[in-house]
Amino acid sequence: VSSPTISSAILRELILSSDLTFLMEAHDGLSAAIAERAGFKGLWASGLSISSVLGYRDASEASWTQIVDIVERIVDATSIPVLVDGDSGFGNFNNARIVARKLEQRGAAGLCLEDKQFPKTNSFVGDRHALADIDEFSGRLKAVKDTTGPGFVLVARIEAMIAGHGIDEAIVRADAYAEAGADAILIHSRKPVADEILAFAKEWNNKLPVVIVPTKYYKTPVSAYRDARISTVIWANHTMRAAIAGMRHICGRIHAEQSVAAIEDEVAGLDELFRLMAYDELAKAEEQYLPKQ
Ligand code: SPV
Ligand code: MG
Repeated sequence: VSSPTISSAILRELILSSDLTFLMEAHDGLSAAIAERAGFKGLWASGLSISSVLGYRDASEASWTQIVDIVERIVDATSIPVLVDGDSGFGNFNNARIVARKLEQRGAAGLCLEDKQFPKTNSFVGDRHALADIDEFSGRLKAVKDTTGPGFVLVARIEAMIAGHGIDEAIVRADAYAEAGADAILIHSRKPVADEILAFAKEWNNKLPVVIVPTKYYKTPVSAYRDARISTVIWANHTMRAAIAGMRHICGRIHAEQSVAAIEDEVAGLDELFRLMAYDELAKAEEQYLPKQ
């Protein structure tokens, strides 16, 4: 756990550096701790994943206070910066700046806002993706910039191609959001190939760093992103989806076998859990602070 100012500075450095950065999805303290131990230098607090583990759809069903509380657990469980998926900002400029300020207070390093209307729908669901008006969304970005500290990272996410528009619309929006004070542009695509992302990157020419989410175009090798001078790749939902596969498998086995004997070696040991959550620190603190028996 570092101070918000330090973690924002680290996230800014990761996004601005010429090396390709990878942010790993987290949706709670445990998934965050696992991602940090795997070696990731930064986290993406995914709206899809957080909604899913709460039993909500990624359609602005979870409240902004629920997201803020989960982000606090992610921040407390790790020492690496957290970029928060703030969806479309939970309303207009005013809702967006309230959420941003609260996230900053709870230790988030940055916020990503997407240029859709509230309520939003996950970019891979259906065809109803109502884009926000460019000026109105720019106001949301400006309000967040004016409300948060100078280091807090603001990523503007463009949903133009998700809504069926082409590169031109995406570039017009990127220019407006850069003008409004965004620190980076997240360009999203639902195509199974990276063509439109790479075309955008070429045309945009790094006026601000480019962040991408290769969930659908997962087959593209990351060398293509390095060649395109993309700044940051977000692996946006893979621990949540791994948990689904793991839980489905183990529940099925236990139900069928009416026993946990055969699956013991397939699940994480309690020792691993206790290590992840630093139970040894608690034991030491007990030695130090509890009365001697
Ligand atoms: C998320 O992880 O919630 C995202 C990325 O916003 S996506 O689901 O690809 O839209
Ligand atoms: Mg999201």
